[in-house]
Amino acid sequence: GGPASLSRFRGALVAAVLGDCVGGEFEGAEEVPMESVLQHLSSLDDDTKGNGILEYSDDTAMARCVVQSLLTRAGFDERDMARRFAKEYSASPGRGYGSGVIQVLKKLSSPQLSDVYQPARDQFNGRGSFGNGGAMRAAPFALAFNDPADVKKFAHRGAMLTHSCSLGYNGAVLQALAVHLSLQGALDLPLKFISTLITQMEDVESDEATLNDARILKEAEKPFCERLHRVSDLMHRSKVSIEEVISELGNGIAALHSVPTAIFCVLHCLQPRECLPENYGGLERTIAYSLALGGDTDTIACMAGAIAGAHYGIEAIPQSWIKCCEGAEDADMNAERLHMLYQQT
Ligand code: 8NA
Ligand code: MG
Ligand code: MG
Repeated sequence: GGPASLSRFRGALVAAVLGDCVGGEFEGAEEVPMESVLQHLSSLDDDTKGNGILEYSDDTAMARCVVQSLLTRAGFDERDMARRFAKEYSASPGRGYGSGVIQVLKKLSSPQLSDVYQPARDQFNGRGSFGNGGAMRAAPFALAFNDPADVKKFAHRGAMLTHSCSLGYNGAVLQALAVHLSLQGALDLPLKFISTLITQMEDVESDEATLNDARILKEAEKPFCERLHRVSDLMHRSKVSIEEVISELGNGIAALHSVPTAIFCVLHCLQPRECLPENYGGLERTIAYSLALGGDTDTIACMAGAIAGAHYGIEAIPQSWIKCCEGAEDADMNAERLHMLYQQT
């Protein structure tokens, strides 16, 4: 489809759910042989196995809250979104939430709470979380707002409800921007795509809070920009091993060690790769490659899925995969509603 087509919206939201559901199998694994990934994925094609439904985790649970809130309020309403996060957690606490964020979600359910951003600010002795929990649910902001300034502003505020450290919320801004650009067809020119992201993040990371957090945590002056430069360097290399990707970019639960990684997965899989089956299209390659990195596989595949889905569109996603994943059909319906909201905002 053309820029911002319905197919791209559906692809983004559905592939994010798939990445989460399919990636759950390997979450936390240190090493994941590609053979195991391909076996897991091919079992989804096989109806006779009757392997039942793959459940989604915190990534999709929270993204669904973001979507419902944006749709119901026809825009961003922090109190409504916070209430939905809290309600979702208390209804279904066993979705694999990070151990820190659970404290925030419990406090957000208190009716006495006057500032919905306060519980997140109190995390980790007042430093805030730098986990990827804000970024894993950031894609819907790119599907609700067409102006990139709004995408940045609301992805930031939405992440701040749980992640008040700049290394957390800037990861959400980066993820939302990547989905935004992909929806516009920007992945047709991969080098321009990465240089545009770097330019945008130069601006995002130039504020005092970011520079201060980076100093305290002993990171580069502009941590996400530095990582995006590494992504760009890896893109220019003719051969890159999984080990090099992990050591250069990471595969962990920090936003800094997972959002640039997800972006790299998408870029690397734009072309066929030796380690991946020839009959795989780009979307399938992206999901498989994300899982083979190990670590926080559900979240990296979820984020890479959203960016790749916005590029390839819904037609690129195997029906058999959609049928296996809890919440995939819901995501498809919600993508249509977001597409309408996008045209109004
Ligand atoms: P979070 O805010 O609880 O952060 C995740 C973890 O990162 C925390 O529990 C801490 O260990 C660490 N952390 C974050 N900020 C700081 C800080 N300022 N100082 C010291 N340590 C810090 O949760 P989240 O919503 O960001 O979730 C991140 C990931 O964890 C998600 O991918 C989610 O799926 C989850 N998770 C991952 C695994 C795994 O094995 N990879 C297992 C269960 C849950
Ligand atoms: Mg998860
Ligand atoms: Mg995870």
